[in-house]
Parts: sequence; C-alpha cells; structure tokens
Amino acid sequence: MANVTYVPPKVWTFDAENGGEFASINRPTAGARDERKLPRGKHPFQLYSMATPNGVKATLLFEELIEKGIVEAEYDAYLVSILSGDQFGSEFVDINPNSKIPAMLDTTTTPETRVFESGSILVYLAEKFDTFLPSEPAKRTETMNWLFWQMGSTPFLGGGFGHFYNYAPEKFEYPIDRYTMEVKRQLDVLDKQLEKNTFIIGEDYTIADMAIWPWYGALVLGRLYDAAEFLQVETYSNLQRWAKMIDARPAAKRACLVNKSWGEESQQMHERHSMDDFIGKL
Ligand SMILES: N[C@@H](CCC(=O)N[C@@H](CS)C(=O)NCC(=O)O)C(=O)O
Repeated sequence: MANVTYVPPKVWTFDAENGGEFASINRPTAGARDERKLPRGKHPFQLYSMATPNGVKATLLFEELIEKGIVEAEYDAYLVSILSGDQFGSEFVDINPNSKIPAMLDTTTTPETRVFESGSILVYLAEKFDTFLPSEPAKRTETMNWLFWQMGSTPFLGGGFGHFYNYAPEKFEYPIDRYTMEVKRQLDVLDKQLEKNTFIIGEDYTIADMAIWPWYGALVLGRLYDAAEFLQVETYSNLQRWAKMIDARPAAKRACLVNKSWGEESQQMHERHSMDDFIGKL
C-alpha cells in the first residue's frame, strides 16, 4: 500500500498547475477564453478536430462514407490544436461548449446543426446517410450497446491509465495499478466479444467498430502510450486480428492522417478538403 502524504484541504483552490503534461491548458472553469473565428470550406460538413483517437472516430466514419461513394458526406477538416488552446476560442466554444475535439457543423440544415461528442457525431452521420448503423432493432441496439460501452469505458483508458502511465509528472503505483487492472479487463471484454464475431456486433461493420478501433485498436497495435509490453497486448489475439483487419482498410489509413499535427512533416495534414490531400502521403 502506497504511503499517503496528502491531506485534502477543506476547500480545493486552483493555485498552481499540477505539473502534468496538459497542465498549462487546464482550468476549473468552462467557456471561451478569447475571440477566435473558425475557418470555413465549401463542403456540407465542417469538422474541427485533431488526429487523437477521439478525432479519428469522426474521420474514420467520414472516410468510410466517402469510400462508399457518398459524395454528400464530403467534408472540410480543420486542425484545432488542443495544446495551443484552440478549443477555448469563441467560435469553437459556440459549437462545443465542452471545449473538446471533435466538433462538427452540418451546413446543409437551416439553421446549421452543431454536433459535439464523438459518439453523437457517429450516430448523426450514420443516421443521416443510413449506413453503418443497422436499422433492424436487435442489431441497432447491439451497435448502440457497444458505442455507449466505448464512450463510458474509454475515460478509464485515456484519463485514467494513459494519464498516470504516460503523462503524470511522477509514476504513482496506486493509480497505475488501479487503471491497468481496469484496462486489461476492458481488453479482455473486447477479446471475448471478438472471439465469436468478425466485427464488434457480428458480421456488420458499424459505428461501434469505428468508435472502439481508434482507442483499443491503437493500443493493441502498440501505437498508444508506449504500453504494448506493459499490457502484454499480443495476448489478446482476437482483438489483434480485428485491429489489423480495420487497420488495412483504406479509409482507416486516411482517417489517421487527417488533422495530424505531429510526426514527420510529410505525415502531417493540418487541413483536409479532398482526396487529393492524401496524394503522396499513404
Ligand atoms: N467524450 C468526448 C471526449 C473528447 C476529448 O476528450 N477530446 C480531447 C482530445 S482526445 C480534447 O479535446 N481535449 C482538450 C481539453 O481537454 O482541453 C468525445 O468523445 O468527443
């Protein structure tokens, strides 16, 4: 059992940054911090995002829709750099009062429809184009079950495990143990589900796969938190099979590039407006 040295005061106050990786952007208040306009393109959908796993959920669905030939799903994607505080600019906050990427505008409706929360974006687009969300009640419910599973479970992976294993200023045994236990349990849940199913809900590729893959696929493919060995990700063989299968899809390759602002310059894409943007990058 770890030594307990911190005694919480009667009332918490925001005195200083806590030293963690994203400490300089965190504040205990919501709302816009400055006036900032958002760029606009010519396509029906305007996406404001970054190529983090939550961002990739939205770009994966967009790219799959376009891969299917649904030209009405064309979109302009603009980088919102969360490390520079772009998520606190006034026009972004008008679209997402929660100041997190991804956020989107559907400009084809009157008035325009704002959509925030990646799960809401997936459902909105899947319903609008009547694809990747089965209409048959049992399959639709199962898709929703796993979509909501992802939305509810992943904060323990990202905000819990990822934060304490990767970003916290020190390695604290108690939270790393607690969240590693939970993440391994979640990986086992998925591995067991994929033992009998090609995709998450069965034979249909759905928005449940598109929500889960950017996080748990990236994790077991060794692309998240440098934690592959620590979590023994190769032991989840069904999950590995599924992660590699989606990784091989052209839409998935494109989705991971959109709004990418790190890595080699040739592998970055701050804005995406058409298929031509991918030429020479894949
Ligand atoms: N539940 C939200 C989570 C979105 C989220 O946490 N986005 C992160 C990047 S992956 C973000 O924008 N962080 C900026 C901040 O916390 O200030 C969703 O699924 O859309």
